[in-house]
Amino acid sequence: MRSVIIGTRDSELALVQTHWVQQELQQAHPDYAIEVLQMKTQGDKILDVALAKIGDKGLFTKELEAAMLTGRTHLAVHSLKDLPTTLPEGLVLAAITEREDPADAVVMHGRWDGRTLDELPEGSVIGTSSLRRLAQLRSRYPGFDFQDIRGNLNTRLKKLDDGKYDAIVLAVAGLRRLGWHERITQVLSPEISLHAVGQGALGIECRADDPDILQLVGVLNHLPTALRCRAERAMLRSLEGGCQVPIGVNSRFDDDTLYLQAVVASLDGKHLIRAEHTGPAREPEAAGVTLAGKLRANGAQAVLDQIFQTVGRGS
Ligand code: DPM
Repeated sequence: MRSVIIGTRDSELALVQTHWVQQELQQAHPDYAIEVLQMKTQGDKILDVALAKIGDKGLFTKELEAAMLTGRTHLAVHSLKDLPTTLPEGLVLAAITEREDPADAVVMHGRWDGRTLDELPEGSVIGTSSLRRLAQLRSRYPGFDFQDIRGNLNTRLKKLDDGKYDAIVLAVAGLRRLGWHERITQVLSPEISLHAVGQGALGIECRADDPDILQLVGVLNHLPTALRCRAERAMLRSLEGGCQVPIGVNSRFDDDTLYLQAVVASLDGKHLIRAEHTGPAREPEAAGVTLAGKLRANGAQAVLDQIFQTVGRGS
């Protein structure tokens, strides 16, 4: 029996995701012993600084990648949206799992029970540390007071319940995976918030020169999700936008065709550059690059240059 070791962050969400992958692999390959090795990444250690201000490449992935390259682990499980679009030499994105609902969600404080963002008063305090959510929501709700919120999901929900915020915005996928779906009070439509590239899917990374592992993790790949996410990632790579640049996307796969829409937003939410593209799904990267070109043609580069000056290039 050969043992296969999965490297993972030790956050609650990372562990839920990794244990799911472990189970799927164990079921598909009963002759292997699928094991898990937990570790901390830089992003897990720095909890008090707004993510956007750290802006380092691969904040949540570097340690996991080093473990694969030195042979301590065979593969790594990531939230795909935290995985930089360019991987270190020698590593590949070997599979993309079926996507959860990729949308963003509002969790409202109890005092506003039953209300949506549209029904909150001016000056309401909205917690988010995502520049993407911030920019899009600022554009639509200029009267709200947006404030940073860090920490894991439980910490954030507690800060909300403690009364520091009127509402917070998080990914539907993370809330569902941790069993907090009943706290969602509103799922944001693409008109209000386009989600992050890769949001809701898991990315399985392994060494490029490990054919056994590449073959083994193939069972996890979900083709429609993979096509959408490859197009989304190609768009982001083409714009050289990291995970801390306000770029949002929405995609659909239907009848061998990819339907894509995207936004590049200025930090103040005053400039939202939008574009759409429809193309054949057999060339997802080409569709993503074309979408990026349309965004640039609509003026995205000036907005991006301004952001790179403020927060750096990031990951
Ligand atoms: C990235 C962002 C956030 C995470 C930025 C963004 C949210 C940061 C924050 C790239 N990674 O979305 O614009 O709110 O402080 C993260 C979450 C998940 C994966 C949590 C969340 C779960 C959902 C998924 C953090 N990474 O977005 O609420 O698997 O897609």
